[in-house]
Amino acid sequence: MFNKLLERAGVWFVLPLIVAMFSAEVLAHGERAQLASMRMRTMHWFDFQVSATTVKVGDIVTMRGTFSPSEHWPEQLPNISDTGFLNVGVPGPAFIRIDSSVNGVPMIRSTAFHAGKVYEYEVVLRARLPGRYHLHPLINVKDAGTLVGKGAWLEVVAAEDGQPFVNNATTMLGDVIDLETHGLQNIINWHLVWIVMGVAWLVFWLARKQLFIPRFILVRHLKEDANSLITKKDFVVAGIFYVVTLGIILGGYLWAENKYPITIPLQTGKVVVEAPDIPTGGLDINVDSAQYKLAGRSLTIQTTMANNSEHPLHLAEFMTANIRFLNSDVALSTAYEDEEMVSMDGLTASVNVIAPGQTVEVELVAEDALWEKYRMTGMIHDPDSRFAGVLFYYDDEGNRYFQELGGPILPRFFD
Ligand SMILES: [Cu+2]
Repeated sequence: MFNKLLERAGVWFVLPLIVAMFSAEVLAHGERAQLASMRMRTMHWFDFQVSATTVKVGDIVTMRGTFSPSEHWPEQLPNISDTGFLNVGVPGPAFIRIDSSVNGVPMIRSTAFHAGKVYEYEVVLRARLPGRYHLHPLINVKDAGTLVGKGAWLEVVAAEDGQPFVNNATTMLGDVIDLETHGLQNIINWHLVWIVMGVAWLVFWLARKQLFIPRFILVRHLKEDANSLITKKDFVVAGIFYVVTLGIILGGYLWAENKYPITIPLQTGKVVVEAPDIPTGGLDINVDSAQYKLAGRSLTIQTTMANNSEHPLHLAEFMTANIRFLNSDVALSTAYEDEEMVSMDGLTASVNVIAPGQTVEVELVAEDALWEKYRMTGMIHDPDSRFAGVLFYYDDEGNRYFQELGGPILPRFFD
């Protein structure tokens, strides 16, 4: 007996400890939690910018950037070419979203995004609660879940004169309402109504002193006469509760219809977003093989590249799972101040510049401890070992081009 108790108590001591151990990691940076393969092969996010990193309550913040769905989207994952919704990832209701668009199309509703296309998004937010937040763009994919873009830190400080956050809106009928408190009293009233009903129902049965166990015992005792357990009083009281409940629901409905005669339902249709193709700039890339070296924390990609353009092309950057590997020999891709997940000289190419008309074998090596830090090593546990990422390159005039590289990947454990 005592042993059992001790065992149980042990569980309650150990369990919170385990939870605390893991949650520390989770709280630190949620985006690492997603499968490495999912981060590499679903959505390529890049050029993420926020218009300000320190704002006051009530100020506007605009976040913009680009994404392109992967051609190597995992087979088992519902595809974004069905339904996706552009969203913002931030802990709690710290901002309100004023406007959002993709390629200029308002993103109030969902849409479909297609592989190999380029989507430029913009989300306008207004700071609501003071604090320090890690702000991410996200896409909710129907049946697949949320895909997270790279985040940026944002500091929201209280307004100078301590003014409260104001969020007024004008309805279609011309009424100005305060969205911070609109309908709040209604919600409180309805909660009170149903709490009173629920408590009354419980009090009735508590007064009867016949809850689950006593009734269960009585039913066993009475056998065939179990029906006699229900008295006429029970029947009448239950009937009254039933009628009053339906009456309140019907009354509430009629009252709302009367008070708000003109309403429109929430809109759920899809919009169409036109999008340009990825600008490949006339570079044909064939991925011959790829390996991931665990000890070296590096991804090596063997490719054959053919430059069919009229300009030399400079291989500047490889990006996968929101991690950027820049080629410091070319130094054309840049990182913004305090940008996370960037390796300034993480990319080495056996050939840095591909001349016009040239076909050449190029070995790309993306190497950095970031593979480990962002838990990309987990890809070796994948039953479908494939990688995908975006290679960025520039011509002599500074025009940027890019395309997706992807294919099977072989892990290497030694050397
Ligand atoms: Cu974050």
